[in-house]
Amino acid sequence: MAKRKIILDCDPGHDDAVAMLMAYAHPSIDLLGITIVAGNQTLAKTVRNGLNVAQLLEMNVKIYPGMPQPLVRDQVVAGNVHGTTGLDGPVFGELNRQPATKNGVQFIIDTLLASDGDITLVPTGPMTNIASAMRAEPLIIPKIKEIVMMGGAYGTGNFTPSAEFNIYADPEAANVVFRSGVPIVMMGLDLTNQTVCTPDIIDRMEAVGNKAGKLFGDMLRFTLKTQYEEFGLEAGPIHDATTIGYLIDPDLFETQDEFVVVDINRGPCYGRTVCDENNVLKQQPNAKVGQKINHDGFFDLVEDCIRLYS
Ligand SMILES: [Ca+2]
Repeated sequence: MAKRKIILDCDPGHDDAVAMLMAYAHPSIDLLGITIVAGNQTLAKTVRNGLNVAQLLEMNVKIYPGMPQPLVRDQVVAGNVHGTTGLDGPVFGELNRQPATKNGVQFIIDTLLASDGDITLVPTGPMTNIASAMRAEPLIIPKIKEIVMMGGAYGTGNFTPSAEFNIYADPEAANVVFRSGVPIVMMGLDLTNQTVCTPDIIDRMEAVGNKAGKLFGDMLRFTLKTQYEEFGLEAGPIHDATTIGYLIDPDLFETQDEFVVVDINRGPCYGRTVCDENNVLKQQPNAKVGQKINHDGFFDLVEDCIRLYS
């Protein structure tokens, strides 16, 4: 089977780091590059986190810094969940890697324009880089095979009662992407909250006994604590990793075709993904919205990816 070519666009981030780990290792994925956006933390911090993870796991992939600010709104970060570094928990050695000199938005544009329309974009942070690329060079839009993203919810949000963090952190960017006409797979909180990583799962990944298993444990033991304190969850979900899980084995997921719009009004629903679950608007669906995930199958896949490291 041909490898699925992807660009991972992320804001590492604990669950972003798991997505990086899986995307780099799995033989069915061809990771062309990692673009970074401000989100969980400021761009300087998310770039540093991405470099630290790539260095620790000896990934042969470039890290491209993208947009440092949302398109329109004031910046918000998620220090409550990811800590002051944006990736609290693991202790990394001295950082020797440098980010690529090309901007992440330019990398997305250049790579898509040179492609045969076979590249999937995988945003696991605010979609500022993707929207900026679409606005700067609209010719890329028909070149995008699919966008498989983590963000939004058809139910309750996690940053406001209405909105999930990635969308709330840049609703105008999400609006550009959802209106682009590119096929979207939306892994929202309704699905991703089913991936709670309980202590027994953390023990199991650490027991693999390699650096990827240790990194997984060091990260997820931190989110275990913050997710309980912030949201009362029994453990931390690995939201972002569901995107890579879907690309590797879509049979683990149940989705529903829906018409989705992003609320960009500055009211209590700012940043909400309004999903027409019952098709009352009779619009053409623009997204496959994640509903259910096979929890055990998904964590087997995570373990498979961890085992691919030395
Ligand atoms: Ca993220």
